[in-house]
Amino acid sequence: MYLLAVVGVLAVTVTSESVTSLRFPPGFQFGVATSAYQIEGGWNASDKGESIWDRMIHSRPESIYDRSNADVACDSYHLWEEDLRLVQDMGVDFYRFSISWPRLLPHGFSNKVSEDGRRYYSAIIDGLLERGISPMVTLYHWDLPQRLQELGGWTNPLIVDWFADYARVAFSLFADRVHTWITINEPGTICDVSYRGFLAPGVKDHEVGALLCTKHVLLAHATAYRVYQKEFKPKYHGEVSIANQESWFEPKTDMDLEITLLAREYLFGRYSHPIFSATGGWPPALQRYMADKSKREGFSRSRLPAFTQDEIRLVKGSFDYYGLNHYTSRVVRAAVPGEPLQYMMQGIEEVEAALETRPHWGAAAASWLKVNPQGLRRLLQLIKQQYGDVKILITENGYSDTGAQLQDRDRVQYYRDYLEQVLLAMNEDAVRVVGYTAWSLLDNFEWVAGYTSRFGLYAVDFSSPLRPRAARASARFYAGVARAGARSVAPAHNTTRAIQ
Ligand code: PNW
Repeated sequence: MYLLAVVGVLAVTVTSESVTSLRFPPGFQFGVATSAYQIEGGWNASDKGESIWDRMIHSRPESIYDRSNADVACDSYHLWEEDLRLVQDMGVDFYRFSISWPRLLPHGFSNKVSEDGRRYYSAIIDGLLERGISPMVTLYHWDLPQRLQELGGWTNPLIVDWFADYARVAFSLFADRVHTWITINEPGTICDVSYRGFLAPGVKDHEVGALLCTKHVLLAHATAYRVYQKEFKPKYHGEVSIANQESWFEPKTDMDLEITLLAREYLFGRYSHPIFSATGGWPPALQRYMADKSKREGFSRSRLPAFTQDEIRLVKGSFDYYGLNHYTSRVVRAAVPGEPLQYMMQGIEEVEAALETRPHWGAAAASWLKVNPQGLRRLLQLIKQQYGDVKILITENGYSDTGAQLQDRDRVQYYRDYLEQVLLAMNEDAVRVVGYTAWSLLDNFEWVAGYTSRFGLYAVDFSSPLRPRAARASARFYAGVARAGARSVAPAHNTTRAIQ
């Protein structure tokens, strides 16, 4: 048993003998992440356009648990330089942030680029580079221009071109300085959670709307990927992919293996198979399931819209790495007929799967976040098994609590335990993980949970107009892991290492 002291107050116990000698290899990249809507504020600053989140919150304030909003959020629209200092203080390699589509293109379309929007993101990128930190940019982290929503949003096939136009503008302005791009953050959340009414735009149509969204989000990603590949890659040699949110799903009993495979394909394979598999297109078992089910329901075609051969080719291989957001695990079993299956909390109605958690898994402030570190290793193994020896970049992983406390023991433990599983996957299973991103740099606007669920390595005091930031113990822990030369989640044998 070894002890790792964190600023003399917090001690993390390392129990597993096997991992104490493991180290992240030189070149492994550590980063921290945020997204525009969750931190920026400045919702109507200068000529910024309205997003679907602005619209939903302002017209239906009761849709946010604490009736808060993100009009100011962390005020990073004004305090971005301070954010960069915090990133620098941690000594990480990269900062993942997102561009707000309606801040850069106030009308949603590429006919007008906001000069203030351009200047804002350009300054962040230059500020990072001056500090020796690589910018990693997400193009779409859920803040769709409201105007495009009124034209059907992600259910309109034309959004594929609108998104590609937006991507081309961002690449033209910033690809000289940004080498790692994420087109779309969590298409599954955008389509499946939003189209069950839980997130903006609050449209409830999982039967058809969510599945149209799935197809268009994949085509939008792939078209943007091809724009970069053709017009920018020859000059800048950067990398582009998508960030999929995937939990670890395991069967409850041997009898539940088939339903687990179907649930995985519905939730995760729908967004990864078309891009990362050797054959492309929808996962075959899901495609059959949806075709049969749609027929039984009297639809004249499958609710899961077909791809043409050209579309399959366009999407297949549209990646330079595998972007993975991971937080939690579930146990899957076949649902009992008539059982309530509230999405993700109780199950997945579309495939009649019930979801459970194990009693010994830890809890977080977010009710969906149950702690099972081994799930990450199993998931990394599964990705390798399904899609081959692909380069995996963990684009999000993190833990939420409720308050402003700085001694966040549980978050430190979460990071320690999940990072240990990354090390084991790399060393024992030869999974090619190339980087890890902590969500999040700061406490921020946690979508419908408002400010009730805090993911920050730095606490933010939202009651003060100055939005002061304060380092948590987890910020120091993560800085210690990330700092060059100390790339281990566990201390060397018999030593106690203080992390400043
Ligand atoms: C992500 N799940 O969403 C988002 O990318 C962030 O914007 C968000 O703040 C963060 O995670 C924390 O919630 C998730 O069901 C949505 O496992 C759903 C899940 C995980 C992450």
